[in-house]
Order: sequence, then C-alpha cells, then structure tokens
Amino acid sequence: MAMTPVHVSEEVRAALDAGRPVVALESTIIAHGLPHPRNLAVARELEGLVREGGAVPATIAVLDGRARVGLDEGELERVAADTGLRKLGHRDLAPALATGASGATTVSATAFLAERAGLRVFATGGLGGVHRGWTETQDESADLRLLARSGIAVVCAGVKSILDVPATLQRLETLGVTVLGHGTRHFPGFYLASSGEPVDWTVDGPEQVAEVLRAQDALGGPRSAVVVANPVAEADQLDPELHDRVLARGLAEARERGVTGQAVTPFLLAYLTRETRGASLEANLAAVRGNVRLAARIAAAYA
Ligand code: PSU
Ligand code: MN
Repeated sequence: MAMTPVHVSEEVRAALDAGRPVVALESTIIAHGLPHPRNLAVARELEGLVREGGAVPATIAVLDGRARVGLDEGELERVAADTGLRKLGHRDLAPALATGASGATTVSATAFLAERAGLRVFATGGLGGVHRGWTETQDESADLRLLARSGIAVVCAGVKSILDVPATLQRLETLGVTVLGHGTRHFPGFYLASSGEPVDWTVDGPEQVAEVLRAQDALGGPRSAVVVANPVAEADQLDPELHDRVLARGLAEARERGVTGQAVTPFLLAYLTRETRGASLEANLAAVRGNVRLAARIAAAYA
C-alpha cells in the first residue's frame, strides 16, 4: 500500500514529534456505548478534559477505509451521528481498510492503532473481558488478547461489570498483562467503585504510574499493556443493589432474545441505562471522565 493506512492528524503528529503528551480515546464508547445525541457532547467533553490536563486528545476511528488517529470536529460529529458505523475490533481493521468501510474502534482496535502511531497512554470506560456463561458461549472480548501484545497503558474503571470479573482477572494474569489499582487495593467494578476482587499492585498518582511505564521501557522484552484500574468515586457510583438487580434481568433478557457476538455489550449497556432511568449512564460517564483526567496526567508525567 503506497499511502500509509494510519492517518495521524496534524495536531497529534506535532505533539508526538515535540514529545508532548498525547492521550488516545476510543470511539466505540461514543458510537455504540452511549445514547445519541448525548454521545457527541460527551466526545467533545472528553477531548476537553484531556486538554485541561495538558495533553492532546487523539480520538481514534476508521473513516472511509482510513484509520484516523486524532479527529477533527466534523469527523467527531460523524462518529457520534452516523448510525451505520460499524464496530471494529482489531481483527476487523484490515477488511475495513480494504473495503473503504467506516467504523468505531473498540479497545482492541484503538490500542493497536494508538501504539502504531507512537502513543503510550489510552483512556476508556471499562475493558471488555470474559463474559458470564463463557463456558457455553466462548465469548471473551478480543480486548484482552490484544492488550497482552500492546505496549500501551490503558486507564479504565476495570472491566465492565456485565462480565465475569474474576474470570477476566484470571485471563489478564495468564496473558501477562500488568494490572495496577490506582488509589485502591480492589479492582474497580466499572459502575461500582469496587468489584470486590483484590489487585496485586496499588499505585498512587500519575507520577507513580509513569514510573511503572519507565520501568517497563527499561526492562524491554515482550510488549504488553499496563492496565491502570481507576475506580469511579463512591459518591458517583451506581447503587450496588440496583446494579445487581437490573443486571440480572438484563442478562436474562439478552439470553432470551438470543443476543450474541458484538451486540452483547451494547445491548447490556443500553438495557442498564434504560432500566436504571439513566443512573448507570451517569455512573459510566463519571468513570470515563475520571479515567480521561488521570490519563492526561499520566501522559504528562511520562512525556
Ligand atoms: N467502555 C465503555 N463503554 C463501551 C466500551 C468500553 O464505557 O461501550 C466498549 C469498548 O470499545 C470495548 C467494547 O472494547 O466495549 C467491548 O466490546 P466486546 O465485549 O464486544 O469486545
Ligand atoms: Mn464479545
């Protein structure tokens, strides 16, 4: 291919060349994880939070067969408004590029493209992982395998609580992905401050995370991600009792309706938003904002 398939925006390119901090943001959360039209406001807000933290935002998506690292306002609007946008994991990138397709990138595709572009820090809401009922469906997000091979720090509120959290933590251990609890000894629970599961390592503040990244750089060896698990504030979390009750119903409904594959995660997120009358959405947004703020400070400390 003559043209480079990964197009880095001018602003992001300039920041990278000057060694200034840049934070990657994914687009699936915008296109498929949040309700329209709130999603556009959120996409803009997240970019603004990165800037306030002294870093340059690089939202990543594939538009008309070109992978884009750093979107302009019109492109961001397209990601939020185009209902025909596909959901692209890492494995979908080549066919999307080859066929001129457009799509939002999941954690796996975003982490891959971010690393290709030379970024080190990435913020999202919650990672994908091992789904409940895995023994029957074999549904495990491609996020985990890709993170095991990407030298990127991903700041998240743990993994989505719709998943089997202990099984996902076990997979991360097997895959050799470093997991740090930021200011917590427990793995966060996405909508909830804690999943109840312990973490092996606790770090405090962006400077300490940057130290871990520098130590990883110095060690060399196979690249793998550092998951920075940053809990939502308890004041902003979803009521745990409501969470458990609505999630149990949502999981049952997904099964009854035969929702499978890529549709499972968006279905459950939308179900929770509807059935908690927006409370889960607010908790999700609070978590993402916190992650984006922390990611900007980590990128700045590392730069
Ligand atoms: N975090 C959120 N909302 C989301 C996601 C993450 O707060 O919608 C997306 C991410 O893009 C993640 C994807 O990669 O959900 C996981 O989808 P799946 O389980 O199909 O791999
Ligand atoms: Mn899946």
